[in-house]
Amino acid sequence: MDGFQGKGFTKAPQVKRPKFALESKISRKLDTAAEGKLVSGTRPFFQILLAGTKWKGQNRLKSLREVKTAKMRFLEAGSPDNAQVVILGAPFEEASSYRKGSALAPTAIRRASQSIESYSAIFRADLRDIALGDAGDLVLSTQPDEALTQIASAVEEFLLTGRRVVVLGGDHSVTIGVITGIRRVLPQLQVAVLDAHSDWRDSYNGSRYSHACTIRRIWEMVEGRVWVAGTRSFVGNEDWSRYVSIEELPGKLDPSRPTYLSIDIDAIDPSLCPGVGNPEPGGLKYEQVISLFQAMRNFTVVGMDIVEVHPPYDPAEVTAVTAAKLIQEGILAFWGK
Ligand SMILES: [Mn+2]
Repeated sequence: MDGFQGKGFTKAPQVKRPKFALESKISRKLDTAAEGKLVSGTRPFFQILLAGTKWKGQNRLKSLREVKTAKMRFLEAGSPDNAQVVILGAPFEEASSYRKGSALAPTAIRRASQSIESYSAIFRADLRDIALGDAGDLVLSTQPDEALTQIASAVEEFLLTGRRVVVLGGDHSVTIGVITGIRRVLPQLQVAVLDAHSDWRDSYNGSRYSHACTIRRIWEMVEGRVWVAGTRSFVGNEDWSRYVSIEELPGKLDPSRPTYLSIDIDAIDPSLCPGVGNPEPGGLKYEQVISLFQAMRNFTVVGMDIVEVHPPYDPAEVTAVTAAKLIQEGILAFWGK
Protein backbone atom coordinates (compact mmCIF):
# COMPACT_ATOMS: atom_id res chain seq x y z
CA MET A 1 0.00 0.00 0.00
CA ASP A 2 3.04 2.26 0.32
CA GLY A 3 2.68 3.53 -3.17
CA PHE A 4 -0.62 5.10 -2.33
CA GLN A 5 0.50 7.12 0.64
CA GLY A 6 1.72 10.01 -1.44
CA LYS A 7 -1.72 10.30 -2.92
CA GLY A 8 -3.31 11.01 0.41
CA PHE A 9 -4.93 7.65 0.98
CA THR A 10 -3.21 5.40 3.46
CA LYS A 11 -5.29 3.14 5.64
CA ALA A 12 -9.00 2.95 5.75
CA PRO A 13 -10.12 5.61 8.18
CA GLN A 14 -12.54 4.39 10.80
CA VAL A 15 -15.46 6.66 10.15
CA LYS A 16 -18.98 6.82 11.29
CA ARG A 17 -21.15 7.03 8.26
CA PRO A 18 -24.77 7.86 7.72
CA LYS A 19 -26.99 5.04 6.54
CA PHE A 20 -28.40 5.64 3.12
CA ALA A 21 -31.90 4.65 2.27
CA LEU A 22 -30.55 2.07 -0.15
CA GLU A 23 -28.39 0.44 2.48
CA SER A 24 -30.82 0.33 5.35
CA LYS A 25 -33.50 -1.05 3.10
CA ILE A 26 -31.46 -4.02 2.08
CA SER A 27 -28.87 -4.61 4.77
CA ARG A 28 -31.00 -7.49 6.01
CA LYS A 29 -30.74 -9.12 2.60
CA LEU A 30 -27.01 -8.62 2.62
CA ASP A 31 -26.77 -10.48 5.90
CA THR A 32 -28.48 -13.39 4.23
CA ALA A 33 -25.97 -13.26 1.41
CA ALA A 34 -23.12 -13.07 3.89
CA GLU A 35 -24.15 -16.33 5.43
CA GLY A 36 -22.65 -18.18 2.53
CA LYS A 37 -25.32 -18.46 -0.06
CA LEU A 38 -24.45 -17.99 -3.68
CA VAL A 39 -26.25 -14.81 -4.49
CA SER A 40 -27.63 -15.52 -7.92
CA GLY A 41 -27.11 -17.48 -11.11
CA THR A 42 -23.92 -18.19 -12.97
CA ARG A 43 -21.64 -16.08 -15.12
CA PRO A 44 -19.15 -17.32 -17.67
CA PHE A 45 -16.06 -16.07 -15.82
CA PHE A 46 -15.61 -15.84 -12.14
CA GLN A 47 -18.12 -16.36 -9.51
CA ILE A 48 -17.73 -14.69 -6.19
CA LEU A 49 -19.26 -16.48 -3.30
CA LEU A 50 -20.22 -14.30 -0.41
CA ALA A 51 -19.03 -16.53 2.36
CA GLY A 52 -18.27 -16.12 6.03
CA THR A 53 -20.71 -15.25 8.73
CA LYS A 54 -20.23 -11.54 9.31
CA TRP A 55 -19.01 -8.59 7.33
CA LYS A 56 -16.42 -6.96 9.52
CA GLY A 57 -13.45 -4.72 8.87
CA GLN A 58 -10.40 -5.72 6.94
CA ASN A 59 -11.09 -9.42 7.07
CA ARG A 60 -13.97 -8.88 4.77
CA LEU A 61 -11.81 -9.30 1.71
CA LYS A 62 -11.23 -12.89 2.66
CA SER A 63 -14.93 -13.44 2.50
CA LEU A 64 -14.87 -12.88 -1.23
CA ARG A 65 -14.10 -16.37 -2.44
CA GLU A 66 -13.35 -17.25 -6.01
CA VAL A 67 -15.22 -20.33 -7.10
CA LYS A 68 -14.25 -20.26 -10.74
CA THR A 69 -11.10 -19.02 -12.43
CA ALA A 70 -11.53 -16.26 -14.96
CA LYS A 71 -10.99 -17.50 -18.49
CA MET A 72 -9.66 -14.14 -19.53
CA ARG A 73 -8.34 -11.26 -17.47
CA PHE A 74 -7.90 -7.68 -18.52
CA LEU A 75 -4.65 -6.97 -20.32
CA GLU A 76 -1.61 -7.70 -18.10
CA ALA A 77 -3.79 -8.12 -15.00
CA GLY A 78 -3.02 -10.85 -12.53
CA SER A 79 -4.71 -12.08 -9.40
CA PRO A 80 -6.50 -9.45 -7.32
CA ASP A 81 -4.90 -10.75 -4.13
CA ASN A 82 -1.81 -8.55 -4.02
CA ALA A 83 -3.00 -5.95 -6.49
CA GLN A 84 -3.15 -2.24 -5.78
CA VAL A 85 -5.54 -1.60 -8.65
CA VAL A 86 -8.37 -4.09 -9.07
CA ILE A 87 -10.63 -4.51 -12.08
CA LEU A 88 -14.10 -5.74 -11.17
CA GLY A 89 -16.90 -6.67 -13.57
CA ALA A 90 -20.45 -5.68 -12.60
CA PRO A 91 -22.56 -7.19 -15.39
CA PHE A 92 -25.89 -5.67 -14.35
CA GLU A 93 -28.28 -4.35 -17.01
CA GLU A 94 -31.71 -4.55 -15.39
CA ALA A 95 -31.91 -0.77 -14.84
CA SER A 96 -31.62 0.01 -18.56
CA SER A 97 -34.54 1.98 -19.97
CA TYR A 98 -34.29 1.30 -23.71
CA ARG A 99 -32.30 -1.72 -24.83
CA LYS A 100 -30.19 -4.22 -22.98
CA GLY A 101 -26.80 -5.78 -23.65
CA SER A 102 -24.45 -4.04 -21.22
CA ALA A 103 -24.18 -7.16 -19.06
CA LEU A 104 -22.00 -8.55 -21.84
CA ALA A 105 -19.61 -5.60 -21.62
CA PRO A 106 -17.07 -6.87 -19.06
CA THR A 107 -16.41 -9.90 -21.25
CA ALA A 108 -16.20 -7.80 -24.42
CA ILE A 109 -13.91 -5.21 -22.83
CA ARG A 110 -11.52 -7.86 -21.49
CA ARG A 111 -11.38 -9.46 -24.92
CA ALA A 112 -10.87 -6.08 -26.62
CA SER A 113 -8.04 -5.29 -24.19
CA GLN A 114 -6.01 -8.06 -25.81
CA SER A 115 -5.79 -5.89 -28.95
CA ILE A 116 -4.02 -2.92 -27.34
CA GLU A 117 -0.52 -2.33 -26.04
CA SER A 118 0.11 -2.19 -22.30
CA TYR A 119 2.45 0.80 -22.72
CA SER A 120 1.07 4.33 -22.83
CA ALA A 121 3.04 6.80 -24.89
CA ILE A 122 0.90 9.58 -23.42
CA PHE A 123 1.63 8.83 -19.76
CA ARG A 124 5.00 7.10 -20.32
CA ALA A 125 4.03 4.16 -18.19
CA ASP A 126 3.19 0.48 -18.63
CA LEU A 127 0.47 -1.69 -17.12
CA ARG A 128 3.15 -4.33 -16.54
CA ASP A 129 4.86 -2.05 -14.01
CA ILE A 130 1.94 -1.71 -11.64
CA ALA A 131 0.20 -4.24 -9.41
CA LEU A 132 -2.94 -4.70 -11.48
CA GLY A 133 -5.41 -7.46 -10.67
CA ASP A 134 -8.65 -8.66 -12.22
CA ALA A 135 -11.23 -9.98 -9.75
CA GLY A 136 -13.56 -11.25 -12.45
CA ASP A 137 -17.28 -10.57 -12.45
CA LEU A 138 -19.63 -10.28 -9.52
CA VAL A 139 -22.55 -12.68 -9.57
CA LEU A 140 -25.40 -10.24 -9.19
CA SER A 141 -29.05 -10.35 -8.32
CA THR A 142 -31.43 -9.19 -11.04
CA GLN A 143 -33.12 -6.94 -8.46
CA PRO A 144 -31.56 -3.45 -8.66
CA ASP A 145 -31.53 -2.77 -4.91
CA GLU A 146 -29.94 -6.13 -4.16
CA ALA A 147 -27.41 -5.88 -6.98
CA LEU A 148 -26.35 -2.38 -5.94
CA THR A 149 -25.81 -3.57 -2.38
CA GLN A 150 -23.68 -6.45 -3.61
CA ILE A 151 -21.61 -4.04 -5.71
CA ALA A 152 -21.27 -1.63 -2.77
CA SER A 153 -20.02 -4.41 -0.48
CA ALA A 154 -17.45 -5.69 -2.96
CA VAL A 155 -16.11 -2.20 -3.64
CA GLU A 156 -15.96 -1.43 0.08
CA GLU A 157 -13.82 -4.57 0.58
CA PHE A 158 -11.26 -3.33 -1.89
CA LEU A 159 -11.22 0.24 -0.58
CA LEU A 160 -10.78 -0.92 3.01
CA THR A 161 -7.53 -2.60 2.03
CA GLY A 162 -6.26 0.46 0.19
CA ARG A 163 -6.94 -0.78 -3.30
CA ARG A 164 -8.14 1.35 -6.19
CA VAL A 165 -11.06 -0.02 -8.19
CA VAL A 166 -11.88 0.01 -11.88
CA VAL A 167 -15.43 -1.21 -12.40
CA LEU A 168 -16.70 -2.53 -15.72
CA GLY A 169 -20.47 -2.04 -16.12
CA GLY A 170 -23.18 -2.92 -16.70
CA ASP A 171 -25.56 -0.04 -17.06
CA HIS A 172 -24.99 3.26 -15.33
CA SER A 173 -26.98 2.30 -12.22
CA VAL A 174 -23.91 0.23 -11.27
CA THR A 175 -22.18 3.51 -10.35
CA ILE A 176 -24.74 4.12 -7.57
CA GLY A 177 -23.59 0.90 -5.90
CA VAL A 178 -19.90 1.70 -6.42
CA ILE A 179 -20.19 5.15 -4.86
CA THR A 180 -22.24 3.78 -1.97
CA GLY A 181 -19.35 1.40 -1.22
CA ILE A 182 -16.59 3.99 -1.60
CA ARG A 183 -18.40 6.49 0.62
CA ARG A 184 -18.46 4.01 3.48
CA VAL A 185 -14.68 4.34 3.52
CA LEU A 186 -14.25 7.86 2.12
CA PRO A 187 -17.32 9.95 2.97
CA GLN A 188 -15.68 13.13 1.68
CA LEU A 189 -15.70 11.73 -1.87
CA GLN A 190 -16.34 13.95 -4.90
CA VAL A 191 -17.44 12.62 -8.27
CA ALA A 192 -16.75 13.52 -11.90
CA VAL A 193 -19.00 12.00 -14.55
CA LEU A 194 -18.97 11.88 -18.34
CA ASP A 195 -22.43 11.15 -19.71
CA ALA A 196 -24.51 12.08 -22.76
CA HIS A 197 -27.60 12.04 -20.54
CA SER A 198 -28.34 14.15 -17.50
CA ASP A 199 -29.71 11.09 -15.57
CA TRP A 200 -31.45 13.57 -13.27
CA ARG A 201 -34.86 11.92 -12.89
CA ASP A 202 -35.95 11.20 -9.33
CA SER A 203 -37.49 7.96 -10.57
CA TYR A 204 -38.11 6.30 -13.92
CA ASN A 205 -40.52 3.50 -14.73
CA GLY A 206 -41.22 3.28 -11.00
CA SER A 207 -37.59 2.83 -9.97
CA ARG A 208 -35.28 5.24 -8.18
CA TYR A 209 -32.36 3.07 -9.31
CA SER A 210 -33.03 3.29 -13.06
CA HIS A 211 -29.97 4.30 -15.05
CA ALA A 212 -31.96 7.46 -15.85
CA CYS A 213 -31.63 8.45 -12.15
CA THR A 214 -27.90 7.85 -11.65
CA ILE A 215 -26.68 11.43 -11.37
CA ARG A 216 -29.57 12.35 -9.07
CA ARG A 217 -28.72 9.50 -6.69
CA ILE A 218 -25.01 10.37 -6.73
CA TRP A 219 -25.83 14.03 -6.11
CA GLU A 220 -27.80 13.02 -3.03
CA MET A 221 -25.09 10.71 -1.70
CA VAL A 222 -22.13 13.09 -2.07
CA GLU A 223 -23.93 16.20 -0.80
CA GLY A 224 -23.89 17.81 -4.23
CA ARG A 225 -20.20 17.21 -4.97
CA VAL A 226 -20.79 15.85 -8.47
CA TRP A 227 -20.08 17.51 -11.83
CA VAL A 228 -21.02 16.09 -15.20
CA ALA A 229 -19.58 16.79 -18.67
CA GLY A 230 -20.44 15.67 -22.18
CA THR A 231 -24.18 15.96 -21.52
CA ARG A 232 -26.53 16.88 -24.38
CA SER A 233 -29.76 15.15 -23.33
CA PHE A 234 -31.76 16.89 -20.59
CA VAL A 235 -35.28 16.74 -19.20
CA GLY A 236 -35.42 20.43 -18.19
CA ASN A 237 -35.46 20.44 -14.38
CA GLU A 238 -31.79 19.74 -13.76
CA ASP A 239 -29.55 21.52 -11.28
CA TRP A 240 -27.74 23.21 -14.15
CA SER A 241 -24.72 24.07 -12.02
CA ARG A 242 -23.83 20.36 -12.07
CA TYR A 243 -23.44 20.22 -15.89
CA VAL A 244 -20.25 21.72 -17.30
CA SER A 245 -17.99 21.42 -20.31
CA ILE A 246 -15.27 18.77 -20.16
CA GLU A 247 -12.69 21.56 -20.18
CA GLU A 248 -14.32 23.15 -17.11
CA LEU A 249 -14.69 19.87 -15.22
CA PRO A 250 -11.24 19.66 -13.51
CA GLY A 251 -11.62 23.24 -12.25
CA LYS A 252 -14.83 22.31 -10.43
CA LEU A 253 -13.12 19.56 -8.46
CA ASP A 254 -11.18 19.99 -5.22
CA PRO A 255 -7.75 18.40 -5.79
CA SER A 256 -7.45 17.60 -2.08
CA ARG A 257 -10.55 15.39 -1.98
CA PRO A 258 -10.71 11.72 -2.96
CA THR A 259 -12.19 11.64 -6.42
CA TYR A 260 -14.17 9.10 -8.42
CA LEU A 261 -14.53 9.22 -12.21
CA SER A 262 -17.50 7.57 -13.89
CA ILE A 263 -17.41 7.29 -17.67
CA ASP A 264 -20.64 6.47 -19.43
CA ILE A 265 -19.20 5.57 -22.83
CA ASP A 266 -22.17 7.28 -24.54
CA ALA A 267 -20.57 10.63 -23.59
CA ILE A 268 -18.23 10.00 -26.53
CA ASP A 269 -19.72 10.71 -29.95
CA PRO A 270 -21.73 7.75 -31.28
CA SER A 271 -19.80 7.90 -34.55
CA LEU A 272 -16.79 6.85 -32.47
CA CYS A 273 -18.59 4.62 -29.94
CA PRO A 274 -21.81 3.33 -31.53
CA GLY A 275 -22.25 0.32 -29.25
CA VAL A 276 -24.30 1.97 -26.51
CA GLY A 277 -27.80 1.65 -25.10
CA ASN A 278 -29.05 5.16 -25.82
CA PRO A 279 -27.01 6.82 -28.59
CA GLU A 280 -27.03 10.62 -28.49
CA PRO A 281 -25.50 12.60 -31.38
CA GLY A 282 -22.98 15.37 -30.83
CA GLY A 283 -20.62 13.84 -28.30
CA LEU A 284 -17.08 14.16 -27.03
CA LYS A 285 -13.96 13.24 -28.93
CA TYR A 286 -11.64 10.57 -27.54
CA GLU A 287 -8.85 13.13 -27.25
CA GLN A 288 -10.96 15.31 -24.97
CA VAL A 289 -11.28 12.44 -22.51
CA ILE A 290 -7.51 11.91 -22.60
CA SER A 291 -7.05 15.63 -21.92
CA LEU A 292 -9.31 15.26 -18.88
CA PHE A 293 -7.12 12.38 -17.65
CA GLN A 294 -4.08 14.62 -18.03
CA ALA A 295 -5.77 17.44 -16.13
CA MET A 296 -6.76 15.05 -13.30
CA ARG A 297 -3.45 13.28 -13.13
CA ASN A 298 -2.42 14.76 -9.80
CA PHE A 299 -5.81 14.30 -8.21
CA THR A 300 -6.39 11.59 -5.62
CA VAL A 301 -8.45 9.35 -7.87
CA VAL A 302 -9.66 6.37 -5.84
CA GLY A 303 -11.67 4.63 -8.53
CA MET A 304 -13.23 4.82 -11.95
CA ASP A 305 -15.79 2.97 -14.02
CA ILE A 306 -16.74 2.52 -17.64
CA VAL A 307 -20.41 1.75 -18.13
CA GLU A 308 -23.03 1.34 -20.86
CA VAL A 309 -20.93 -0.48 -23.46
CA HIS A 310 -23.46 -2.61 -25.39
CA PRO A 311 -21.66 -5.35 -27.34
CA PRO A 312 -24.80 -6.37 -29.32
CA TYR A 313 -24.80 -2.88 -30.92
CA ASP A 314 -21.05 -2.72 -31.41
CA PRO A 315 -20.53 -4.36 -34.82
CA ALA A 316 -16.86 -3.40 -35.30
CA GLU A 317 -16.15 -3.83 -31.56
CA VAL A 318 -14.60 -0.37 -31.58
CA THR A 319 -16.68 0.73 -28.57
CA ALA A 320 -15.25 -2.12 -26.50
CA VAL A 321 -11.74 -1.34 -27.75
CA THR A 322 -12.21 2.34 -26.86
CA ALA A 323 -13.42 1.35 -23.38
CA ALA A 324 -10.39 -0.93 -22.93
CA LYS A 325 -8.05 1.82 -24.12
CA LEU A 326 -9.60 4.37 -21.75
CA ILE A 327 -9.16 1.91 -18.89
CA GLN A 328 -5.51 1.38 -19.81
CA GLU A 329 -4.84 5.13 -20.14
CA GLY A 330 -6.87 5.94 -17.04
CA ILE A 331 -5.04 3.43 -14.86
CA LEU A 332 -1.69 4.74 -16.03
CA ALA A 333 -2.74 8.39 -15.74
CA PHE A 334 -3.97 8.04 -12.15
CA TRP A 335 -1.85 5.22 -10.73
CA GLY A 336 0.98 4.66 -13.19
CA LYS A 337 4.64 4.82 -12.27
MN1 LIG B 1 -25.82 7.87 -20.62
